[in-house]
Amino acid sequence: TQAPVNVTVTGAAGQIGYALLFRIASGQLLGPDTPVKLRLLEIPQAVKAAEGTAMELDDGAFPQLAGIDIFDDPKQAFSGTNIALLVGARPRTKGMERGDLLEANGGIFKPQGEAINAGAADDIRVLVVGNPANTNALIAKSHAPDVPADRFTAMTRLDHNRALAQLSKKLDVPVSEIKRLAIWGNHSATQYPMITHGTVGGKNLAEAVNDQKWVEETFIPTVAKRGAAIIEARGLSSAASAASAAIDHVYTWVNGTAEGDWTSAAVISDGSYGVPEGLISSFPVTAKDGKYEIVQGLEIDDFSRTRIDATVGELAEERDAVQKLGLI
Ligand code: NAX
Repeated sequence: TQAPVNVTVTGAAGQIGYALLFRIASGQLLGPDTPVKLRLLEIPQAVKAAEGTAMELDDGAFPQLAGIDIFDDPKQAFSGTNIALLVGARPRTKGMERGDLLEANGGIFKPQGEAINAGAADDIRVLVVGNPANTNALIAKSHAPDVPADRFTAMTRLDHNRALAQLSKKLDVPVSEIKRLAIWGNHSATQYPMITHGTVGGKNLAEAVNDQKWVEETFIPTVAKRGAAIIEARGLSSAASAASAAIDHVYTWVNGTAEGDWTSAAVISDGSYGVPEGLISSFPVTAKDGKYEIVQGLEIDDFSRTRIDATVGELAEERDAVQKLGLI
């Protein structure tokens, strides 16, 4: 029998944690035959709530759930971990400036990066979900110099899935027919969902849509502002869809993309497409042999260039801000 894979989840008592942990325990993160050991990290005040979730996980009687441990210390939580899902973060509260937000998150992601560097397993893979996700991933990566930089990623798969859903409705086709979409840049309102190289049922997606006005005035803003629309409707931010996207991100990372298709993930830039090297930016990516790789050689039209430059510019500003604060 296979040794269990250690999966650390931070923010385990939060709303994404609540949706995510049951999906992991049921075998959807790595596949139905892989046993999983959960390591939950919370702040001391939320440990009790995490214990409640752990009781419910026990009560799910999941065959592949090999154990649950709860910690309030990152060093312990990341010890021996193979997959780390960094969900817990400091949200922006009313009147908070961006600098304060970045600084508060630096206080979370710096020690977590250090703990990953010190004690995680050699095959550690990190997905940052907690916002500002790209820059939080950059902070964590900067404090884990012994871990290969490509093991730090941030989540734009929810944006990717949101884009799929909008296109599926617009064209009245199943999501499974739509391939080669790409989210570029930051997981923020500046992100650029690109359909130029997409396909639907084997034909070019942009040609099938054939409505640039809809793309610019409806599709892009709907995808980029979907989080706000969910809050408006639900009174709470997206949780189950975010958890589902996190499952998709890791499952694809480990098991690969289908031949001829790609997906979106924020990964460390190697300078491709003029995105400054070292930024954690979303790209079209394929996954093979447990590695995400940036899709190369795509032609970027003028409209896409302007959008990509804007969202990447925002990432560069965030990087400069955390550099100034001494967080990277
Ligand atoms: P909640 O506020 O429900 O839960 C966050 C949890 O994190 C809390 O239980 C809190 O105690 C815990 N936490 C705080 N600091 C911690 C630390 N240092 N170590 C461990 N745990 C800590 O938020 P939730 O709705 O679950 O969202 C979590 C994060 O995901 C937020 O930052 C949110 O902005 C972000 N999102 C990111 C998305 C993405 O696509 N990348 C989409 C969904 C979501 O908005």
